Amino acid sequence: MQEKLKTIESEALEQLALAKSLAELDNIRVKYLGKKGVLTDILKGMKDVPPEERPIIGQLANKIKDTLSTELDKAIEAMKVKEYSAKLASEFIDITLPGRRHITGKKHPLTQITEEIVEIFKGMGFQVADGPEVEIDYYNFDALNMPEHHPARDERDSMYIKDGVLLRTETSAVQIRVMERQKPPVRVIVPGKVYRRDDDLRHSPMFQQVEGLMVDEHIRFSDLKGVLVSFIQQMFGKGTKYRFMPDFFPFTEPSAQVHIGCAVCKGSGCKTCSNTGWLEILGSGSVDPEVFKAVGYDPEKYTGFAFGMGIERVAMLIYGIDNIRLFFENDLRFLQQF
Ligand code: 2NL
Repeated sequence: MQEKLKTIESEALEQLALAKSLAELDNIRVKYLGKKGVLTDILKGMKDVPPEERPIIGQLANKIKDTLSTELDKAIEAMKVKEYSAKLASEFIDITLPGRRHITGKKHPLTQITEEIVEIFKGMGFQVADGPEVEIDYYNFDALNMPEHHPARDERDSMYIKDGVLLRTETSAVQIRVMERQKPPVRVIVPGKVYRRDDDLRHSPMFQQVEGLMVDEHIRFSDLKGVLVSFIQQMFGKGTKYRFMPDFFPFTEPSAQVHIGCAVCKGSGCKTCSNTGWLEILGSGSVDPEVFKAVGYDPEKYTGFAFGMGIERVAMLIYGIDNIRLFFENDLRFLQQF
């Protein structure tokens, strides 16, 4: 019996020394010390040992159990350290390697231009307003002094949702709503999307506008000129040439279109300016008294001016882009240039 115990001990220690993983060590623990383990079996079978041998065998079995238990604990500790070092070595990260470059997002060029324009007018005391893109024809046409048979009302030019309801063709409708809500003084700027049945290299069925409106007592055409010249200088640079040319809009009288000197050819004539040396960047004028009557302002007491410009058009002129679709295709090769 003693011989058998000694053999078990040396066998167990030998296996311990050969174990290559925590899992193998655990198998050894189960095999020798577990509930159905070899040593446990022997201790259970003590009743079959002659009484005089029992204390010796018992002592020996317990001693071997202690030794194995201690050796197993030591081996497990050592194995844990070994496995952890191996794990660390296999997961080594070389922090001196260069990082992966991430492409950072940017604002769309049209958003950038819109924000620039809006900031300039905010600096001159204008407030930003917005309103619905689906409008009734009263706000889009009637209140803006566009008579019932005005060509812009034609279904071939405007997008109707149903009779009398359409996608707004300019943001002026928002300014009408502002004037209905609020008495003068009014100083608002309205950026927003507008919709027209137009589709070619320079026109898109949806485009964006910024319109402005200023109303108070004693507002004169020279105030319009002062505000717009200041805008031109801030937007396009201090030395930018400009000129005001007569124009016609149903909602302003008198009306003027505003040109700046062509930035592409500096006035000598090129494709962008159709050889004129000038680029039209906005339309403007003194608010027609009929518009004031529609919103309940006394045209004898109040005067004002308004203007509007197409954002895509301004952006195309600034960046020298000849196809409006580039703004809406969202090709990263295009967008990343801004
Ligand atoms: C253009 C020209 C313009 C206005 C818009 C306006 C608004 C009200 C009253 C009077 Cl509520 N006028 N807006 C005036 C003149 C020109 O836009 O070329 N837009 C792209």
